[in-house]
This record gives sequence, C-alpha cells and structure tokens, in this order.
Amino acid sequence: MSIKKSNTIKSYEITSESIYLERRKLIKSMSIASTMIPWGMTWSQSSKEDGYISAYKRNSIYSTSEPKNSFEDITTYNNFYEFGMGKSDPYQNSANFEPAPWNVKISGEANKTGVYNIDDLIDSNALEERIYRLRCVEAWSMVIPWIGIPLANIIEKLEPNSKAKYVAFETVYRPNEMPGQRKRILKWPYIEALTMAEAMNPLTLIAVGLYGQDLLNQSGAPMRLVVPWKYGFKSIKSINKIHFQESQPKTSWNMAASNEYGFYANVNPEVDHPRWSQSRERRIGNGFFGAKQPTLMFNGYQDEVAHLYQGMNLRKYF
Ligand SMILES: Nc1nc2c(c(=O)[nH]1)N[C@H]1C(S)=C(S)[C@@H](COP(=O)(O)O)O[C@H]1N2
Ligand SMILES: [Mo]
Repeated sequence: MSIKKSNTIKSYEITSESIYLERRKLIKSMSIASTMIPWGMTWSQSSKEDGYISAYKRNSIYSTSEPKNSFEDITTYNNFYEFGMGKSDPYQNSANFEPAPWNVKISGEANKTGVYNIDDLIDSNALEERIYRLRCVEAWSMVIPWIGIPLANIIEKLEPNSKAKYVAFETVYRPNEMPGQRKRILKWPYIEALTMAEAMNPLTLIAVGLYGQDLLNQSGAPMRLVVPWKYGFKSIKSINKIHFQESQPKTSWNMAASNEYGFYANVNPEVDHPRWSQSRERRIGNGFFGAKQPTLMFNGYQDEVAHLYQGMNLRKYF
C-alpha cells in the first residue's frame, strides 16, 4: 500500500520564505561538531507537520478537533513489543523491517478466502483522513491523524458467511526483522480480534498512513487496525492474516493476563485496571505534559458504539 506521494506538497513548497530562511539559519548555526542525525531529524520531523497537507479528504464527522500530537510524539512513543518493550524501542529497532511487498491471508468463514496483495485488498480511492483519539490501557493518550479505510469496506469484499461471528487478526511473524519476537515477551505472533458487529462499525479503521504519508514501521506498517473506542492494545499492527470464525478468538493480552485485559477492552473510566485507575489519562506531548484529563466512556465515541453493548454487564465483559 503506498500513499500517492505525487499529490503531497512538500514542506518547502508551502513554507513561507521567511520561515524557510530562518530554518536555514538554524541549521547553519548548529555546531559543526553535532552529528547529522539529530538536526536532520528535527528538520524532517518538524517539516512533516508544518508542511503537512493530506492528499486525502478528512472525514469531519468522525474526526476530533482536539490538537493533534506531533509527528515526533506519534512515531517515537509507541507500544510494539515485536521491537522491544520500551516506548522508543519500536522507533529505534524497526529499521530492518520490510513492509513491502505485503500479502494478507484471508481464511475461515468467508466466500472469498485466499492470499491477497495489499493493493487488491485496500481500495486506495476509498482512503480518507480521520483524526482519532487513541487511549492506551496504561492511562496515556494521543490524537493521531490517520489515513485509512473502514474495515467494513474490506470485509464486504470478502463475503463472510452467516457463521462468521468474529474476525481475528494476526501480526506478521518475522523474528529476523523483529528483535522482540526473539524473546518470550508475549506468545508470538501477536493476535487480536473483534466481534463482527465491532468490525463492521463505521469507526473501525484499517490505517495505512498518518500525517498524510505511509505508516512508518513503528506505527504498524503497512497496515494496522485502529479501534478508537477500545484500549490501544486492540489496534493490532502489521497485519498479515485475517480469519473469520464462529467462536470467540483468543487474544494476546488476554492470554498473557486474563484478569487485567479482557476480550472487549472498551475504554471505561468506571472499570479500573486491577493495578491502576482508568478514570484519568495523560495526553502525551510537550504542551500537555503532565496534564491529566478525565477519560471518557468509550473514549468519547459513545454515540457511535454504545448500542453495540446494550444490556451487557461491562464489569464482567471488560
Ligand atoms: N503487533 C502489535 N500490535 C500492537 C502492539 C504490539 O505490541 N504489537 N501494541 C498495542 C498497544 S498496547 C498500543 S497502545 C497500540 C499503540 O499504537 P501506536 O504505537 O500507533 O500509538 O498498538 C497496539 N498494537
Ligand atoms: Mo496500549
């Protein structure tokens, strides 16, 4: 999956000349002794935001107007245990991962099973931008401008049959490229799943990009799930298998600690994690650092998804 780069306007084409010159000055004034990488990163990463114009139409109904996290926050503070457990490990250890070419195996209760190239699975004309909150179970959150397509758009093409009650996802297993998979941090490959109703909900996204460009490896290249009303661990990265089934699938974090991580994992300020409160969260980012804010039911997406859980005991089905 490749985002059409030809439509993307480069930062220097739209940055006003004075700002451009100021940046040149900044670069020139940097000590010659400083290495290339630190200022190079500052340059490219700030330009990704300042010069950021998405070639994709923003879905205004499903996008929050809260301030977005910076490209740097979003791509250097990650959970992706395949590359290590530290927040900067995915950014530091994912350079050898090869997200192209990419095939996805579709199996189980559907008519159109088989192995698909990512470009045949994802209709690039249907890609759009959606700015979603992401709430990690660890009580931090971010606001991210995704480029993606509703998962429903993909599922419809695959024609699941009436036995398909759940959709299960798998992350690619490549211990040669993913150093975390060489350790027993979790049982590999990482697996996650949704009910069919959750998977078909219009909020549920398969993301292929953010800030108008292809996903970087640490963000789950080339395609990952984004389920904005659930804790971040449901949003499985680098998916290469999708399976339709009748019984409830196993999921990685539930297998690791079933008392801490349920199958549903809906964001819920009233149901605490056994080791900490879920009533508040810390928005990642310099401007907000340390500022805690209340966590909202279903991460604020209750109008869109509360009906999926009507009558369910959300303490029992956490
Ligand atoms: N394959 C895989 N997917 C994963 C994870 C992981 O460790 N491996 N971590 C999850 C967790 S706990 C969170 S909070 C989100 C973080 O997504 P982000 O790094 O894009 O913010 O990815 C989720 N998807
Ligand atoms: Mo998370």
